[in-house]
Amino acid sequence: MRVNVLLDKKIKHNKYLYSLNLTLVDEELAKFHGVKYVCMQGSPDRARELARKLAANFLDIDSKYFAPQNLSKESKYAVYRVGNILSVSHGMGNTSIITLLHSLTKLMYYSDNHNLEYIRIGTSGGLGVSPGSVILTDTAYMPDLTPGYKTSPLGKDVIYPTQMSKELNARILAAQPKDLRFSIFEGNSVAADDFYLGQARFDGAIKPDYDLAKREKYFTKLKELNILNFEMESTALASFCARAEIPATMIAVTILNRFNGDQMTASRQTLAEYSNHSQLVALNYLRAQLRR
Ligand code: R2B
Ligand code: URA
Repeated sequence: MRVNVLLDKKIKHNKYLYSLNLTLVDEELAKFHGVKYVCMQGSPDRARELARKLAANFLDIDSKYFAPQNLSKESKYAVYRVGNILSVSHGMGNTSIITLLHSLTKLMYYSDNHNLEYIRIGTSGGLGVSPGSVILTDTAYMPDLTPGYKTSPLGKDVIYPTQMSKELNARILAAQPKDLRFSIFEGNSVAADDFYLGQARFDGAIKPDYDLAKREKYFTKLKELNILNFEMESTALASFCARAEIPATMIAVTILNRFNGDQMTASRQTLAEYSNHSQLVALNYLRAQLRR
């Protein structure tokens, strides 16, 4: 991990992590020392659910008698720890995840965790793959189909590279059993600005400026670039982690095929099952790592 010079161990100023409501003091840092894997999901409920699964799978703790403790109370994000794994919520969209990434990475750094892996486990809208398939992101694209993440510090646009870790992806794929009940593909992702117009939908509140024919053209370009899903956080995650030299990737299940429509038609139960696919891929990987 390579972190900005401001993060000097001896200085340790800027002690309060507002977004996590945590202070960088020894008592707090001790709670996080020894973490290696950081799993991020959108909602606090999903983060807690994964913590339960991690405890049951790796520590043999019966979740009937165990409630994971949120280590970041009264904050915008939820943070659970199980062994050397953190299960964290990141909210929705690039602006939410990038704020978490700054705070969390400072926390990891001062807790002396320098050998980290960050994995977003999520949902997405699939492009030409059957719902329930899982996509491992290779490169994250902006909606204008530039592989990069644009930010505008001091009003000046800068674009940073958004390549996820190829080595981490290879390890994740190698850890999957042959008899997975769903497909898993490595491909590219578009991090959209929102769920509706940003993902070329027709079911938002505002009438789009595009029509079906223009959308078809856009979708064809996506296919040519091997873009397999739409979601909302991959460019911020990939660029932050590439700059900080933290291996990172995204494991996202597709919960519909956007070639067939905009609306989610799957039942709540099927959607919950789909979400478990991306968690299962992560659990298979973590199990293989912990066995080594
Ligand atoms: C996938 O699902 C969410 C939108 O429903 C968003 O966080 C994402 O990337
Ligand atoms: N998440 C998204 O961002 N888009 C979808 O279509 C589904 C989940």
